[in-house]
Amino acid sequence: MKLTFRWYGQDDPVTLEKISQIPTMSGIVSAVYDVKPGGVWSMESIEKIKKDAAAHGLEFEVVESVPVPEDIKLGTEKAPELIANYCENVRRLGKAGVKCICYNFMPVFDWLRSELEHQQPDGANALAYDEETVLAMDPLKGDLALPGWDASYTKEELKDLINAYKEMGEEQLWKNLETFLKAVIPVAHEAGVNMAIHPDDPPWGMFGLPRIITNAEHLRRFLNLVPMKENGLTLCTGSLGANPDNDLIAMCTEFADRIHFLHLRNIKYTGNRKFEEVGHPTECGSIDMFGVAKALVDNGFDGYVRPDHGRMIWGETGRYGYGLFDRALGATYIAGLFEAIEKTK
Ligand code: DNO
Repeated sequence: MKLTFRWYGQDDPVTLEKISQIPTMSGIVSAVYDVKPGGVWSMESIEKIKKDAAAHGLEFEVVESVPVPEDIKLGTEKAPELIANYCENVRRLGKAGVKCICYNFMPVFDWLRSELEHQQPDGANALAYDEETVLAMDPLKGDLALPGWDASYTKEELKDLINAYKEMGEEQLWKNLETFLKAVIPVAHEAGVNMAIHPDDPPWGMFGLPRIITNAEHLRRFLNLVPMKENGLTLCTGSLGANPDNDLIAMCTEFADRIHFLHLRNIKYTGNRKFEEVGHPTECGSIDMFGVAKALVDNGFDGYVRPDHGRMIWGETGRYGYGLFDRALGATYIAGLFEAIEKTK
């Protein structure tokens, strides 16, 4: 496995130098942040990330994310042109040495939380989710104040978007995903890039919006849409694990050869559809991190791994979920976990 760390570009207070000082760190996970979803990334911007990383001894082999524009997910008349642009990005990233692209197919919202600074007994704060709080907000009334979604929509745009998805429904979303994959995966194959879809977070629909990358049955359906290695998964323990019915170890065992990227983080269930993020080790939360890593290694996984969201500890402030300290602790925990599992295999 290769240990990686997310880097949000030159404005990220977690600098490349700091990342490079985390023991056993092989590379960064990043993206071109100044092009709108649907646009083509310049070769120059891509090469710049690679060069900056290399100056600190870090590789740039994983992109998170090349975002999929809503028009592709909705299958509007703009979709074919936007899919062609997407393919061009895959080609360019492959040319620059990128080996894995993470993306998601969630309508309107990316990851959702109800709280960004949930206080924990030890003085840390972390992201938390409580379905009751989320559902008490009405996005169509414009009283939505949630992290993980694009605040640049006007109220009217958001309303139209949500209504369009509601009308469209889940089966059509699957069809639009299939159209996207049938165009992109052969290009990824040519370019030497693995595509790795990120599961929906949390893994269920809300506000009447469909969400489909949610459980083992759906992951199986997804992988069969285009049965090629390049059509693969990002296994995110915190996202899929938010539903206690999801058996992560069974998923890792079944899908190991199609998992290209692993997001490791732990969460603690605090009620029905209610959880908070905790430190990475197994004993901090509800997820068996050892079991997940072992199932993957035992079944031949040799992909990229990154610590996912961290808590804010030691007085750190910054980008929610993406501070340095707790993620760095997570990274060394992951390194130890994998070393032990690999050496005793
Ligand atoms: C949250 C991340 C997600 C992820 C995207 C992938 O912290 O895991 O935002 O990057 O869903 O497209």
